[in-house]
This record gives sequence, C-alpha cells and structure tokens, in this order.
Amino acid sequence: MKQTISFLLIVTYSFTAFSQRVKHVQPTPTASQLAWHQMEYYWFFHFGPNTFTGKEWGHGDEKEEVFNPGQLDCRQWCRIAKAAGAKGVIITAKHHDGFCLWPSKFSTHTIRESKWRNGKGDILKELSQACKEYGLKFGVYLSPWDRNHPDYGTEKYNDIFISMMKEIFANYGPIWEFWWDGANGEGPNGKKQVYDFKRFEDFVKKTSPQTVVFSDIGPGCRWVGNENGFAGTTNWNYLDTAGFTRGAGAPSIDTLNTGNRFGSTWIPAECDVSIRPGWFYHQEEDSKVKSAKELFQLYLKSVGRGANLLLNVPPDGRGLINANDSAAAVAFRQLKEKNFKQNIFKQAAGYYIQQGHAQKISSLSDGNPATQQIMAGKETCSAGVKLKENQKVNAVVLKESLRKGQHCAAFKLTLFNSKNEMIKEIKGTTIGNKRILTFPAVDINTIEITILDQDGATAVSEIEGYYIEDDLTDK
Ligand code: FUL
Repeated sequence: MKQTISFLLIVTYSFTAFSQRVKHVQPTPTASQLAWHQMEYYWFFHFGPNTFTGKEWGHGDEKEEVFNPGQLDCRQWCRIAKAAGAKGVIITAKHHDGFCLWPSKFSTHTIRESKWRNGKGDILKELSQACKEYGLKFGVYLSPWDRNHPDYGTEKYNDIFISMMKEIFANYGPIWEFWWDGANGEGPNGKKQVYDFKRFEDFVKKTSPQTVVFSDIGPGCRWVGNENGFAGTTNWNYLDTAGFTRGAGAPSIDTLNTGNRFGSTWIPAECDVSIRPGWFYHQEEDSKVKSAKELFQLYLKSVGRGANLLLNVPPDGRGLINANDSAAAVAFRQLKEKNFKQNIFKQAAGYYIQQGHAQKISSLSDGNPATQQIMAGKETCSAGVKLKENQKVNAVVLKESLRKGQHCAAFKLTLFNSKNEMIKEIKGTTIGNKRILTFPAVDINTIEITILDQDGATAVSEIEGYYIEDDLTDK
C-alpha cells in the first residue's frame, strides 16, 4: 500500500512538473536575432535592369547592355544611408529577372555580360566594401524565382541556387541578413520550380550560422504580410510554421501581421516598404517620394509596434541615390532624433507595486536596456515612473527585454498628474522590442503600467515619455 502511494505521488509529481514545463516553455531569440532586433531600421536597394527599362518585374529576356549605371558609386549609397540613420543595407543581388549584380559563374545573365565597366564591375564587392567603410551591416536579397535561368523548373536549379549562395557567402561576407522573396512564377520555359528550401536553409545554417534569414516564414525573421510598412498593433515574435510553406502556402496575411501568441518558433516581423510607389527607380516617380513626416508615421507603425523597418531607397539609372530620396530620408532622421531626443522621464523616480506592497526602483528610467523590472503577476502588479512636476507628454515608449521571450499580452497605462488625479488610461496588447503610443498632449507627472495579461513574467526595461510635435502623433 505504502509503495503504491509513493508510486502514485511520484507519478503525480512528475506529471505536474512535466505539464508545467510544457506550459511554460516559450521560444527565445538566438543571439543573432536579439542583435537583429537592435537594428530596428535599415535600407533596401532595388537595383538591376528594371532600373533602366521602367519595369517592376523584368521578364528575364532584357539585354544585358541595358544595364549601364554610368556614375555608380556605392560609397554614395552608404554615405546617405548612414546620414539617414539606417544601420544596414540589403541589395537585390538577383531579382526575378535573374540578372546577377555580381559576375556569377552560374549564370550568363550578369553584369559581366553588360557593357558597364567593360564587364569588369562587381556591385556586391563594391557595396560590401562600402558598408565596411561606413559601419553598416551588409545583407543580400536573392530571388529564388528566376525568369532567365535555363535550368529553372528542374532539380538542377536548386543546385544553381546553392552555388550562387556559396559564391555570395564566400566572396562578400559577412552577410548579416539574407532575403528569400516569396514571389514564385514561371521560368523562361514555362515551368515552375519546386524549391528545395530545406537544403537552402541547411546550407545557410552551416555556412553562416549567424546570418538572419528572411522569408514568409523565416527561419530568422518573417514577412509582415503587407508592403505598406505596417506591423499589427498586436505583434508577437512567435510564429507557427508547421504545415506552411513560402509563397502561396504561407500563413494568412493576418497571421503574418500579428504572429501567433503561442507560436512555437521565434520569427519576428520585418516591415518592407518603398520610399516611392515602386520598388525600382522610375523617373516619373521623382515627385512621389514619401515625405519625412510620412516616413515618421511608418516608423511609428513598424518599429513602434515591435517590428523592424526595411525602407527601400532605390538607386537611379546613374547608379546614385536620387536627391529627392536622400533629402526626405535625412529629414526623417532629423525628425526622429529631434522628437525622441529627450526622454522627459529619464532618471525619474520609479516604483513597483506588488499586491499593495510598494518599492522604489530605478531600472525603468535609467536608460539602460540591461536593467529591467520583472512584472510578477496579472493585474496584481504595476510599475511607474514619476516626476515632481507635471510635464506635457504625448508619446510613451515602452521596451520589453526579449532575452527570455516575449511575455506581455495586454497592458494598461495610467497617466496621473501631480495631484494624483488620473488623467488618461491607454490600453494595449503586446509590447515587444519597442512599443510607441501617441495621443493628444496631456499634463502629467506619472506614467504607470499594469500588466493585464501575460505568459510568463514580462521584463519591462524602460518607460519613456516624450512631447513630440503635435502633428507627428499616430495617424
Ligand atoms: C516582392 C517582389 O515581387 C517585389 O518586386 C519586391 O522585390 C518586394 C520586396 O518583394 O515579393
């Protein structure tokens, strides 16, 4: 009898421990993904034959000689990207037309076949070097869809794709992010390709494990489900990928936009959007470049919702960034820096209240991402930052430390004035790397967060308050 009881106890204990473990296991980011979150904002360069033919999707039969950027200067691209506050760049090494911006041995449709620099030029080389000079991360977009390659639509093309990646990693690395576009149509012979993505993934993992691979379903980061630059106001860094494929078989647009709360893999969202209507440069769009204020709105809807912003700024037919684009992008940086320069709550007194018990803390206002406040319960704990006097505030920035996962599912912000009167309450769902909330300006001295729902315990690393130009608040 005694033996049966202890057996039962052991079984019950083990089962409980096991189910608790199962319940609490949440994916966490890799070191490269954590570093990727810190990148926040970087540039896309769409460049190739389309720049010269006016197309967005080249057919792959464009003559190589159309490609001739007489004044090409990758240092100019990087100088402007840097001046505009971007932390890295990603270049279309090969778009759907199959034209390679490096002299690949595995294609006869490359810059080597063009007249540009007598076929001796190499844009990946020039750009990767310029990135090193300007302290920018270097990333590569390589379209699996290829409307030129004669082997497209056959198993041999999978070998070709691997060989091209091999060339790129060997000659132009380190590659910080690698982009596989989900678009997949027919090749020159009318055939569609069955991609061996498992092999592609294994190849990158083995060759360059620190590279973050973008696609509809990662594995490094995911497409956000639209090309307007908006992440969901709920934005989980988790995604379920089982049963899904890239392209037509990807999760729904909504799922890509918000992620899956209980998703089994860490695959954060990246918002790709162009500064112009098209991805490639077209002169007739020179007057349609997004303004600094529009870019600021995009920033609020991407980085301000915990995603990264990949802004496309396409070089023109001279091989230079157009003056309209650089003016708007640099003005955006200035707007961003000016308006988020002064966290009014920096060094403010901080507190944490757990079931009525209050304690002083400094982690939420010390400007140090390494210090955090762990929010121990749902609706039972709050944390705040408090000034002596009221200040005008119309933007709050929350930061969640992601090292141990993303936890907050719903929160409430309560804003008080120095008479301890409640002035405003704002509800939100996820926080993630950064959550920016804007609202009509109020005079307050306290910002308090209460976690309404969470999985695990949210680690809030900062609560910041700003007064930004009124017409910059979220539209
Ligand atoms: C899409 C492509 O079809 C567009 O041309 C562009 O490259 C965009 C970033 O991705 O899927």
